[in-house]
Amino acid sequence: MKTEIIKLLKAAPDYVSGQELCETFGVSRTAVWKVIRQLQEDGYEIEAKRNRGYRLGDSGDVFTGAELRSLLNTRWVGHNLVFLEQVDSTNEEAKRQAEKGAPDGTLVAAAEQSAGKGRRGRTWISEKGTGVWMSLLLRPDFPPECASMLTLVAAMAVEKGISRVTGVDGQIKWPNDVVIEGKKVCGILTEMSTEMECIHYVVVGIGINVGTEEFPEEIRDLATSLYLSTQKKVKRAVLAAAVAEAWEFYYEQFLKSGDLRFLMEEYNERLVNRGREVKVLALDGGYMGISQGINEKGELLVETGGMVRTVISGEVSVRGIYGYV
Ligand code: BT5
Repeated sequence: MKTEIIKLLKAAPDYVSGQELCETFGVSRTAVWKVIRQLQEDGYEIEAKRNRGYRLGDSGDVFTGAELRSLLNTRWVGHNLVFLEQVDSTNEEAKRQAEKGAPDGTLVAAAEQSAGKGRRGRTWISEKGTGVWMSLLLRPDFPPECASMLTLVAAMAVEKGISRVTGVDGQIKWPNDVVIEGKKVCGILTEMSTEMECIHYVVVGIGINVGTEEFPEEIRDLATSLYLSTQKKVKRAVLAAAVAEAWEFYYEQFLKSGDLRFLMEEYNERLVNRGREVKVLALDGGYMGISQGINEKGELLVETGGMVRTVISGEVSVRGIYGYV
């Protein structure tokens, strides 16, 4: 009922009478009043006027399950939504949900993570109220070797979501960052559980810095937020919904094609690595080269010493970005 009341108040040009709400939901005035009170506690500005009813003012940056639900315009992604005020990591919660049988397309989002994770045991700083911390739980039929491509699909969806909401185009730093003006605004962490040669489930975790005004010393030079880079106050729920919608759009195409052919051109246009000098950290010591973009499998092509090498995963730094000069 909370989501429905929000939707109704948002759609109404003026006051909505208490009576109308009671009749629509078949509940008492007290029940309606209780929901309104909860919404006000969540941060909505709702004006209550005697004999006229309720009117929604500008609600600022309310990030709750009900708000996200009221904005999600997807066919299946996020229809099972788990929203938490605080969690260790949305990826960990998505895995716990998966083990309990949560369906394909489950979306886990939180206002704060106490143990946000990056790749290889690194930490993802996710302070309360500053970003979109969310994870998608997927149960695809494709083989495990295809899962790494999902990180690229997610990066594309994030870039699309950001540009739709802010009007600012970001860039993608292969394989898992979205950057604005050379600084990291989003990181993606894809994890999976396999059984024999089959995927049991995949979790795609997305962290986007939205309203952060100042980062801790250790990442100040490499990180940015949408607020710092675009001077816009973005609503987290609006952004999360836009990213989920873009994800559904690209992921469905990926399921049909089984590779990234459909996305390659669009992706490469946004690739910050492209045509630039990169340093590939490989097990055999690493090498420098010029990045040419991705192929249909999502591998990065790097021209070095007269030949083209494919980088499957891992660490590639780009000259001029994040302090590599
Ligand atoms: C990533 O790892 O970039 C993946 C981050 C994924 C975060 C999401 S949030 C929702 C979901 N739940 C989780 O627990 N995780 C996912 P990596 O490429 O390893 O980059 C990590 C490095 O980025 C750190 O070592 C820092 O240098 C830097 N970093 C940490 N927090 C950051 C932040 N908020 N913004 C930008 N950079 C950050």
